[in-house]
Amino acid sequence: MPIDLETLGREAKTALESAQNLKELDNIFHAYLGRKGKLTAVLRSLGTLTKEERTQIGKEANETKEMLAKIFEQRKNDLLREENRRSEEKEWIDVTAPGKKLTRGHLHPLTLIQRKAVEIFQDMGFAVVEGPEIESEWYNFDALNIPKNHPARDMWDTFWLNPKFLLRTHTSPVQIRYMEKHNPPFRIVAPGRIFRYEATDARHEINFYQLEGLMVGKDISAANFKAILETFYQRIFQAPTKIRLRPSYFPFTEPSFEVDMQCILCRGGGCSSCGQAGWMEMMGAGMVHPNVFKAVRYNPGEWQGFAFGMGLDRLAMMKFGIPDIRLFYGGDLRLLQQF
Ligand code: YSA
Repeated sequence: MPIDLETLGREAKTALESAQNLKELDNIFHAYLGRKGKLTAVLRSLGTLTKEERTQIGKEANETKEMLAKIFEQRKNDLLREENRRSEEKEWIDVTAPGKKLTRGHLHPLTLIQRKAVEIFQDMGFAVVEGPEIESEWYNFDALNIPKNHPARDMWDTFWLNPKFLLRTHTSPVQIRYMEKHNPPFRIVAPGRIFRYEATDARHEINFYQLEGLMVGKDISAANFKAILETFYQRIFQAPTKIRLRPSYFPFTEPSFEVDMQCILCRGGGCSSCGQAGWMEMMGAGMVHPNVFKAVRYNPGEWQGFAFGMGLDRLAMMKFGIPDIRLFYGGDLRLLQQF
């Protein structure tokens, strides 16, 4: 059968020029010039022709091949340009559009209040120390003048880990640990997490934070404590606050007192946050008991000091107007994102 290369070439040219996309173009190219393509078949069949036919048809076939390859390249470039233009249109970016706000983490209100409290005491010359959350019975009780079977142990409902170790029920053991290793005079604060096996309500948690304070020197008195307390509250609240000192009892202080603040949430009228009292108990405090000094080999005739343990959660409640301590531990982002 005579080979009509002219028709084949024209047909392939029209097909290549009218391809609508790169895939279609590729398919057409292969239909003519691929391994099983129509023009490739012609080129492969040259061996079966006479010498004259081979020369003439071979020349024509090669010219057709070159022409189609050129058209293919040309169409490919046109289609590529067209596709780029379309995707640029689709991926158009409005550089004037307002940016998306990145959500950032927030410091927990308890972290904020602890940092602020520590900063204020540091400004007053207090060093910051720490103690372990798992404590021995000795540091948590005995060294603080609370021997075994002493009824005062009931003041701290305890999570015992075994007969000798427990989750510390207050930050006061840090006093002992510090005094064992340092000589007076000094002033320290010790913030930390503590644990109590007790029922929860709006102002009681089983896990909460305290800030212990201890100042020991030659002539430290309760007046020094009161002055430091006033400075502290003034700086935390930056507004007048009503504070009262109540006589109390702690085995490791004599005299002992507790510090109440007029409830900021009800302004003293009584609410569920303060148990209708109108006052919130903020800390226990007192002058260090001579037996505590003896336990750390200080001479009680020579040294005096005051100590306190303030509840940081309650301080945060009063500072930020949070009505229930349990909100601090609920992980509710609606609360946390306000800080
Ligand atoms: C007393 C004398 C010192 O020389 C030194 C420290 C102290 C304080 C003592 N270690 C103590 O823990 N006293 S306390 O049991 O009365 O607690 C102190 C403060 O922690 C309370 O005034 C209150 O603000 C807070 N607190 C107590 N139980 C709490 C609590 N906060 C939240 N949840 C609880 N369950």
